[in-house]
Amino acid sequence: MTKSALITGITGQDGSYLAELLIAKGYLVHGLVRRSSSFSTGRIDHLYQDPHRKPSLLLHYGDLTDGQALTNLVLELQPDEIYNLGAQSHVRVSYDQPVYTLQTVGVGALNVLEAARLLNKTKPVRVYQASSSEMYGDVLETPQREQTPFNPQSPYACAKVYAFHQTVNYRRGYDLFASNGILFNHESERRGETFVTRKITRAAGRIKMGLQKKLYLGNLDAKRDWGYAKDYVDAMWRILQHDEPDDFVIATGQTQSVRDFLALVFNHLDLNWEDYVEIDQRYFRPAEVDLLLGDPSKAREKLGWTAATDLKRLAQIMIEHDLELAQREAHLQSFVKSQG
Ligand code: NAP
Ligand code: F7E
Repeated sequence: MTKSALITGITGQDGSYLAELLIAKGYLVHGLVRRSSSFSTGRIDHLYQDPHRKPSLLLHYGDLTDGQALTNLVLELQPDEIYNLGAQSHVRVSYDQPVYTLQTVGVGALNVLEAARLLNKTKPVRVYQASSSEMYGDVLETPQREQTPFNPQSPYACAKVYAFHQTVNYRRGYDLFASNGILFNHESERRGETFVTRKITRAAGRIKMGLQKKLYLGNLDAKRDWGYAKDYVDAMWRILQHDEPDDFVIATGQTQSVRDFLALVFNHLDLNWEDYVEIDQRYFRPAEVDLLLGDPSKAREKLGWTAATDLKRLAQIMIEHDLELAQREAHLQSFVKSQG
C-alpha cells in the first residue's frame, strides 16, 4: 500500500530534498505551507507533475503555531509518518525574535506531537523531530554524541532543547513512535542565502563575475561539522524506518572553520578570499557556538548511514551552482545595458 507522509517546512531546504526522496520511494507526500503574499514554493515547484496523473505531492495551508488547524489536518490526512522540519531556523535572527522563535520551534513541535498523539489512538503514526547540534551550544564534550549534555546558548537552541525533550516525553509517556535527529549543519545549493556557506558561495560567484566587490562577514573562527543536505534527508527517513524510536546524531565527524570554507570556495575560483572579505560587527552574535563536531557512530551502526559528501565536494557543488546563477545575472545586466 502507498505510504503517506506529512512534511512541515516543505518549502525550506531540507523539506524540498526530503519531498524528492519520499516521492522517489513511492510515498504520497503532504506538505504544510504558510500563506504568504508572494510564492514560497520555489524549491518544490519542480515536483509538481502532470495534473492528469495520480498526485504524489499535495500542499495544505497551515502554520505550526495554529495547533487546532494542525490537529484537524493530521486527523484528516492520517499520514503514516510526520517530519517536523518547520522552524524559524536562523540562530542570529532568534536573538531579534526570541518569542516568535519559541512559538514556531518549541510550541510548534508540541502542536505536532499533540496532533500525532490523537491520531495514534486510532492509527499508528511515526514522528521525526528536526533537532539540532545547536543544542550542544557551549559544548561540554567533544565530539558531541547522543549522551553529551545540552548547553544551549541562543533563543533558537533553547527552543530546540524544549522540542527535543517533549519528543522524548511523548515517546515515553504515550508510547508514540517519536524520534529526534540531532543534525549538525548541512548545506546545499538550496541553502537560504543568509546562512554563512551560501552567503559565501553566492558572493564568490558574483565577485568572480564582477557583480560584487566585497563580502561582509562576522566570526571567521567558528568551527562547524558541515554536511550535504541531500545526504541528511536520507538519515531522517532511516530514523523513521528503524525498528524502534530513538535519538541519533547525524554528522560527518569532521570540523572546519568559516575561514577554511572561504578558502575552499575562493580557491576553486582562483581568487584570494582575503582580497574581498571584510569583517562587520553586525554579523557577530551575542553568544557564539565556537566548535561543533559530531560523532555519528550510532547512526552508522544502527541505521547504516554515513555522510557521503565531504566539505570540499560540498563547496564545489555549491560554488558551481552559484557561479552559474551569477553568470546568468551578468548576461541579463549586459543585455539590459545593450538596450540603451
Ligand atoms: P529552512 O530552509 O529555514 O526552512 C524552514 C521551513 O520552515 C520553511 O519551509 C518555512 O516556511 C517553514 N516555517 C517557518 N515558520 C513556520 C511556521 N510558523 N509554520 C509552518 N512552517 C514554518 O530550514 P532547513 O535548513 O531546511 O532546516 C529544516 C529543519 O531542520 C528546521 O527545523 C531547522 O531548525 C532544523 N535544522 C537545520 C539544520 C541545518 O543545518 N540546515 C541543522 C539542524 C536542524 P517559509 O518557506 O514560508 O519560510
Ligand atoms: O552560521 C558564523 C556564525 O548562520 C555558521 C542553522 O541551520 O545550523 C545553522 O545554524 C557560523 C556561525 O549557521 C557570518 O557566527 C560568520 O558561527 O550559517 P550559520 P548556524 O548558526 O550554525 C544549525 C545546526 C541549525 O540548527 C540552524 O537552524 O558562521 N558567521 N559570519 C556567519 N553566519 C552568518 N549567518 N552570516 C555571517 O555573515
